[in-house]
Amino acid sequence: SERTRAWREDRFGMFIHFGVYSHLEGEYTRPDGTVCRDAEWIKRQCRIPQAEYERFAAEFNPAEFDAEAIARTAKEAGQRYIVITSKHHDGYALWPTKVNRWNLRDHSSFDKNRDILAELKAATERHGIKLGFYYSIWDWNDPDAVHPSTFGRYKERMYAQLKELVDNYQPSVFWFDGEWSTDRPSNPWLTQDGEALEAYVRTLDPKIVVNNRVGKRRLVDGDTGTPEQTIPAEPVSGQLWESCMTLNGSWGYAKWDNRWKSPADLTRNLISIAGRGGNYLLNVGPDARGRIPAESVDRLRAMGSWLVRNRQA
Ligand code: FUL
Repeated sequence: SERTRAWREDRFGMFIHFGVYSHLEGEYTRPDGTVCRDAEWIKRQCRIPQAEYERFAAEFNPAEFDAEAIARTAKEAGQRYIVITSKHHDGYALWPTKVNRWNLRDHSSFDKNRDILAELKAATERHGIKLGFYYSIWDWNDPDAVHPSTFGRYKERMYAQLKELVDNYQPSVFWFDGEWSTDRPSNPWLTQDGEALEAYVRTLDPKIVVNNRVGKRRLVDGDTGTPEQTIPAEPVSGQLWESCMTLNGSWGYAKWDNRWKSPADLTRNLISIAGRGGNYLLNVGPDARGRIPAESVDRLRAMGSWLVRNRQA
C-alpha cells in the first residue's frame, strides 16, 4: 500500500533500546552482595524492588546522549530509519509525558530542559532519516495495567501517550510490543484490543506504519511482521516483514556482553534479508551516559563502507 511503500524501500534501520535499565548497565548488586545480570528486563529478572528501581531512575543522567552523533552513525551505516524505545516494559517514558511523572523529565537527574526524542527528531530530519517509536503495551509500572477491571483506565493513559508522541514528534512507525504478556491471565490483550489500537493510530496519522505486535491477529493483518533474532526461511506470503537483531546478545546496554557479531556476519544478514524482501532493524543499546558503545559504532561503520564499496547505499 501507499503507507508501506516507502518503508519497504528503507530496508535497513537502527533499533535503539534505552531507558532506566541502561543506567544499571546490565548489572544489579543485591543487598546480600550477589550480582544479577540482565539488560532491559533487569527489573523483572533480578526482582529489583519498585522503590529501588525508582531510586535508580532518579540517578539516571544520560548527559552524553548525542542525537546528532547517533543520526550520523545511522547515516554512515546506510540506515534510513531509527526506531527508539519511547517506553519499554518498565513503563518509563523517554519524553516529558504529561500522563504521569514516570519519565526522563520528571524522574531522573537529567537536564530538565532537554528532550532526547525532540533532539533525535531534529537530528534525523537533518540527515534525511525517519524516526519511529517502539512502545510497550505491557507496562510493569502502571498498577491499572494488570487488573482486568482497571485496564480501561490504563488504556486511556496509553492512548493519551500515543497521541502525545504523534503530536510532538510525528513518528513514521509505531513498533508495539508486549501484547503477548501473560500478566493478565484472566483477560489477555484481546483481538479487538489490537484492532482498536491500530484503528486509533490511523486516526492520529494514517501514514504511520504499524507492526504486527499491535495485537494477536493473523500476521497478514498487521503492516509488518517482526521476526526476532532470526531470518525467516519462508516469509509469510503477502506480509511485509522486518528482522530485528542485536549486535551482541542484548537489546539494552550490558557491560559484560561481548558476544559481538562480526561485520561479515552482519553484512551477510543484511544481504540475505534484503534478498528475501525484508527489512533489517539492527539494535544499539546506549550506556548509562547515553553513548552508543564503540563496538557498535565500528560494526555499523564497517557495514556502511561495505555498502558504499558495493554501490548499495
Ligand atoms: C521483546 C522484548 O521483550 C525485548 O525486551 C525486546 O524489546 C525485543 C525487541 O522485543 O519482545
